Parts: sequence; structure tokens; C-alpha cells
Amino acid sequence: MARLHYEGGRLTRVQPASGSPFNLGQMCIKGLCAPEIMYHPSRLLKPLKQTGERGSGKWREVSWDEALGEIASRLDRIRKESGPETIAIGQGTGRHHFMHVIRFANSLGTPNWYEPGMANCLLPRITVSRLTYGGYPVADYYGEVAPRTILFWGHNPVVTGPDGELSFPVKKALRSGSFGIAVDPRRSETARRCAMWLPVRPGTDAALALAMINVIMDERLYDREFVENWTVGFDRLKEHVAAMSPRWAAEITSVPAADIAAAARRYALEKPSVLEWGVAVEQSANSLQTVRALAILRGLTGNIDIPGADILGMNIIRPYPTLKNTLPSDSNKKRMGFDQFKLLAGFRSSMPTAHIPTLFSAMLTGEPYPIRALLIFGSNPLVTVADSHMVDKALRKLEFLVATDLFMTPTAALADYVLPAAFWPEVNQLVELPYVAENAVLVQKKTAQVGECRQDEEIMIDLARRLDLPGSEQGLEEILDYRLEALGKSFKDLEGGTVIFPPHEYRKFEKEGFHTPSGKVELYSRAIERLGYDPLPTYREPAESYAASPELAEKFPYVLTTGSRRKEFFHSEHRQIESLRSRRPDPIAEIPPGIAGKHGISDGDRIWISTPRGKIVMKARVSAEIVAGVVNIEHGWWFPEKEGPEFGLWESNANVLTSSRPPFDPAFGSYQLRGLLCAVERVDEAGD
Ligand SMILES: Nc1nc2c(c(=O)[nH]1)N[C@H]1C(S)=C(S)[C@@H](COP(=O)(O)OP(=O)(O)OC[C@H]3O[C@@H](n4cnc5c(=O)[nH]c(N)nc54)[C@H](O)[C@@H]3O)O[C@H]1N2
Ligand SMILES: Nc1nc2c(c(=O)[nH]1)N[C@H]1C(S)=C(S)[C@@H](COP(=O)(O)OP(=O)(O)OC[C@H]3O[C@@H](n4cnc5c(=O)[nH]c(N)nc54)[C@H](O)[C@@H]3O)O[C@H]1N2
Ligand SMILES: [Mo]
Repeated sequence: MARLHYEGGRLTRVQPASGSPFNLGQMCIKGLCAPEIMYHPSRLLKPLKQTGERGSGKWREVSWDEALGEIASRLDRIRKESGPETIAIGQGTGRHHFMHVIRFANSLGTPNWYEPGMANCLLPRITVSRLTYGGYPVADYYGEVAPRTILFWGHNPVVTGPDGELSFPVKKALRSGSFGIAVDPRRSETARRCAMWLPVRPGTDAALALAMINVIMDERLYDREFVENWTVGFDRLKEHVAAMSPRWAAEITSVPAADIAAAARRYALEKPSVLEWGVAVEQSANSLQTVRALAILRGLTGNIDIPGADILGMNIIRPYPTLKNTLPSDSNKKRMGFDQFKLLAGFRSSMPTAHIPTLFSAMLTGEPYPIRALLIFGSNPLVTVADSHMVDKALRKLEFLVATDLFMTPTAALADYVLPAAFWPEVNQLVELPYVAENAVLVQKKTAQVGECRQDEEIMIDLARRLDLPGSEQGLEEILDYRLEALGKSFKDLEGGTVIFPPHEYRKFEKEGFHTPSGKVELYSRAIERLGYDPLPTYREPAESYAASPELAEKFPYVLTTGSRRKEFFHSEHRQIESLRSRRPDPIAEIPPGIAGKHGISDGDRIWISTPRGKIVMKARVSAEIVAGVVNIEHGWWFPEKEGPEFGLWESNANVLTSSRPPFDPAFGSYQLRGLLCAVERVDEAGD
């Protein structure tokens, strides 16, 4: 929540709004830099058409009418010739237009929209929560009772926010006496503020969570009354985890058995407790079962929808009208990954979306059927999707590529058309905070116009009208009004900056039960069993590891984890923003002293990091606060200051090292981004 100052129509300063319960009068550094981003000299201001070969960097400015006219006619031809499913729609992480992309894809008749998070970000947490308790829980920092224990699991909200609003209440809770436990291979900014740190080997979180369940069962630390009245499957779960002792997990995870037991006792007994789970628990090929084991911790201890614990969402406004009924059932079945990844792409998914590796492989090979065109709204898949070399080949194979963005990126540089997107002060939207639980809603109104930039939703609405798609008569304001109808308000009536935040209603389950088939918390999930997946959580060793692939481990002896966020950047963004980049000019790899010593690496040296997929260069930071044998690298790096179309894409991009091949998580199709094998070498040793 921000206050925007304008002088002569130009945004000059952004300040945190006072009086908001979410940011507590503070603001993240990227928000404060908004004017610099908004008026940056390299910001895209007009639609561009590539006039040479794609990737040639020869552009001509065109009018919106010319650009959207040609895009509409190309899409029209493709959908008539080979079916709308051969057109894919891509988008980036949860921005204002997130739900509108789904609406646009549904009305166009294509099941193939994607977002580079989804299988690897948030969808497993949302879906598993719905299957386990019938809703998505978020921490209750805003009520009268403060959490006594906060268990941060693969999550660093002091830096990451997600997405912006959480870091301040978390810091406040830890300052005011909540007991923090952090499960993280590094002593992260959050872990440093915690009383306990469990340094876990990347990719082994499920084993740790199962051992905590084992302790809770063994020592009878569960909430007896809650378990009896409000859960199903307790006995089966108890039997299932009987052998999964802290000693068993200590071998796998490298966390001492006594610490595992101590963390379980704290979380279960020092209630109310919050489980702050982060994206790290989903970025593995065992995401379903890892997230399930964690979800069960809340259920067993009754830390659900009570004051100061994790609370279930209230759905204050209507869901975004995504027109999902306009997509015929047959088209749904054509979604990439539909048969295989049932909780991602199938009918039981809470937000059916295409499986990215399957989709990009279809662009490349034409199997199971060709993908001819891709429209991207705010994503940079060459940098953010696994296996950048494969993504590059796939994008170049497309017949037609359109990218909408604030800046020219390595992905946009390959497009036929690049469209200039509006930045957040230039859009109208209803922001749901916390994003998925919808317990609070912020009204944001457009206060500026830069160049000819347009809000993504408006671009899609214009295209939908040109293609005469169902629902295209409805404009953005009508959609926002429809969502607000339940409150008896219209978007026009509400002032920008308004926060709708009704008091939370706790223990809704006592009135209406949990919204699961049994009406209770499903420790044992029949719904998951019916889909052909394990109804009780299990541990699976990462495919690349000492135990699972010892030969590979000889050549690539270290454990690689990627992507822990930095304050200054949002994924692949902001590398051209001077105030932010000057604070972090180089891509950093954190390594422990053991690895540094073995390879003669000193702090600040440039090092090669390699996997069977490729190698990249980063600057070493030697840190004693990271698990022995683990290399932690930043993701999202490219160099806007270098020459296009590549902009130094192949130098330090973490996803050159990651894989888009199986194994995938059987239900979500998630791929391993945390817990791979790698080798490390000083750059001069390699003769460069
Ligand atoms: N190795 C590795 N890879 C990862 C991750 C990891 O941890 N490790 N994390 C993954 C996760 S969780 C996610 S969510 C994805 C994120 O992946 P992406 O969403 O692809 O990442 P961004 O860099 O945020 O790309 C956003 C692009 O959108 C542009 N943009 C910003 N605002 C707008 C807007 O309003 N409209 C439009 N049209 N464009 C806009 C930006 O300039 C930028 O080029 O990355 C994933 N990739
Ligand atoms: N500044 C900034 N904020 C962001 C973003 C950004 O790019 N920049 N991205 C946004 C998005 S889309 C997302 S998804 C969220 C993600 O935000 P978080 O969920 O907080 O995720 P990360 O910071 O990626 O990682 C959290 C922690 O996981 C640890 N970790 C690495 N591997 C493992 C592992 O195998 N197990 C465990 N237990 N921990 C591991 C890392 O060391 C890190 O401290 O952040 C959002 N907020
Ligand atoms: Mo994400």
C-alpha cells in the first residue's frame, strides 16, 4: 500500500501508506524505486514489429491497431487451420492480469496456458490444502492472538514477502516474541531471526516432515480432541510413519535427530503455531508428498482456523469470471499433460494449466501435436523456465511469437511483435491480500499513462473483440464491478488505496465442517488415492543425489539449489535499474568453506558451476552458514547492458543448469530446481 506523489503529471516519489495492517508503514525497496522503473529510458513505449528475421533485432514502431489487427488475423488463421489448442498463452508470476489470461485462453478455446510457477510454485500448496482441509490457509498475524511458534519451511519471507506484504508482520511477530524455527539449507535472513535453524539437505524436506509426524505420534503430542472430532485416517497415518524416526531422517536430511524432535515438540505444544511454507517445498519431483506431509502437521496439531495459527480464507469478493464453461470438455482433454499430471492439468486441478516441459517439447517436436503460436504476457521463460537451451530451441521453432512486457528481454527479442505493458501505477485492479486466501482486498486505480503502454487485460479484451470471442462484450470495469457486487459496491465508488478487510471469522469448520469429501481434515486422502497417487505421504530421494545416482555424483559431487530470492530483484527483472543493480551488480553463488578450500576458491572469485546440462559463471561468496557440500545460486540473471538479442543470457542463467526431463512429480509435474548435482571450479583453472 503506497502513496504516490505526482508533479506535473509525473510520478516523483512513492511512499508507504501509513495505517495499513499489512506493510506497517514500510515498503520494499523495489516499490520505492517505482519512478525509476516507470520512466526508465529503456522502457517499451510503443508496439514493435520485428522486420528482419526473428531475433535479428530489427524493429519498426507500429500502431496498436496495426499490431493487434495482424496478431488477431494470424491467430484466427491458426485456430481455423489446426485448432485453437495449437495456440499457447504464457504468463508470469501472479500479476494483476493472472486470472484474465485464463479467461482469454478459455474464450479462445485453448487449454494450453501456462505460468512458470504453477507446478513449481503455489499450485501444489493450494491444491493439497484444498484436498486436505478444503481451503487455503494463511498465517494469522493480524488478529488479537499472536502466533507463539512460527515454523518457516523452505521460506524466507523477510526477503520475499510473497509478494510484498508479508515481511513486515513476520519481522514484527519475531521481534515480539514468537519462537521461530527455520528449515533451510542456509541461514537465511529469516533463519537469522529465528531461535532454531534446521539446516536441511536440499530436496529432502519430506523425510524431515515425516519424522516430525513420527515424533508427534510417538510422544502423543497431537491435539487429541481435534484429531478425534475433525480428522480421518489417523490410525493409518500412525502406522505409516512408525518407522520414520528422527534417526532415519537425520541420515537423509543431515539435520540432527535431537533437533528434529525438538522442533516437532515446539510446533505441536507451543500453540498457536503457524507453518510458513515456501516455494522450496514445491520445486522438487516429490512435491505432492512433501506438501502433503507438511499439510498434515497442521491437521494433527489442530493449528487450523484458530486465532494466531493458520486460518482459512473468506472469499470476500466474487472469483474472477474466467469463462471456464466456454472451454469444451474435449478441449480440456487436449491440455498438455492432462492424462499424466492429474492435479496440474487434469479435471481435479484447482487451476488446470499446461505442463511446461510437455508444452515446450511440443513446440520443438510437434508431439503429441504441434504448438504453432505463443502469446506471452509478462514472463521471461528463457531465463525462468528449466533447461534454457531447450526453451530457446522451442521458441525459435514457433511460427508466431508475441511478447508483452515493460522492457525488451531475451525472450521478447525473439518475438514477431513486442507490446508495451503498463506498470502498476498505470493499471486498475483489485489486489487480493493475502493473494490466495482473499481475506483482504486492495483497490488500486490507474493514476498515470506512460507512452502508449496498455494494461495486459485491456490488450486481451481488445484482441478478444477483434476475434469475436465469447464474453468479449464485457470490459474490465464491468468485470471488476461484477466481483464487487457481493459487497454492494462498484469499482467507480471506491477510492484508490481502499482496503477491504473484514474481521476474520475463526473456526468456520464448527459451523460448516471442512470443505472436503469427509467434512474433516483428510490425513488419509481417498481423493488422492482414487487418482492413483499415494494417499499417505512418502519420501523419495532426488533423482540426482549420492544415493540415487552415485556415478553422476562422482563427476558432480555437490548438491545444487537455485533461486533463493534477493531483495533487489524480482526473478529476471530489475537488472537494468541502476539503484537496485548497483547494490547487487553480480550473480552470486554461495559456497561453504569446505568446497572453497578444496578448489582454492576465495571470496569474490569467479567460478564455473556445471551440471550435465551446461555451465555458467558466478561470483563466489564463501559462507559458513550453508550446509556442507551445498552450492546455492541465484536465478534470473541476464545482462540488459550487453548486446541483444541474447543480452548475455548464456553466462550466468541458473536454468542453463536445470533439467526439463523426467522424473517429474507424478501428480503436479513439478521439476527439480532445488536438489540437483553440480561441480564447481575456479574460472582461471579452466584457462579462461
Ligand atoms: N532455477 C529457478 N528457476 C525459477 C525459480 C527458482 O526458484 N529457481 N522460481 C520459479 C518461480 S517460483 C516463478 S513464479 C517463475 C517466475 O517466472 P517469470 O514470471 O517468467 O519471471 P519474471 O522475471 O518475473 O518475468 C516477468 C517479466 O514480466 C515483465 N513484467 C513485469 N510486470 C509486468 C506487467 O504488468 N505486464 C507485463 N506484460 N509484463 C510485466 C518483466 O519485465 C519480466 O520481463 O520463475 C521460476 N523459475
Ligand atoms: N525480492 C523478491 N521477492 C519475491 C520474488 C523475487 O523474485 N524477489 N519472487 C516471488 C515468488 S514468485 C515466489 S514463489 C516467492 C518465493 O519466496 P520463498 O518461498 O521465500 O522462496 P525462496 O526465497 O526462493 O526460498 C526460500 C528459502 O528456501 C531455501 N531453500 C533452498 N533449497 C531448499 C530446500 O531444498 N529445502 C528447504 N527447506 N529450503 C530450501 C533457500 O535457501 C531460501 O532461503 O517469492 C516472491 N517474492
Ligand atoms: Mo513463484
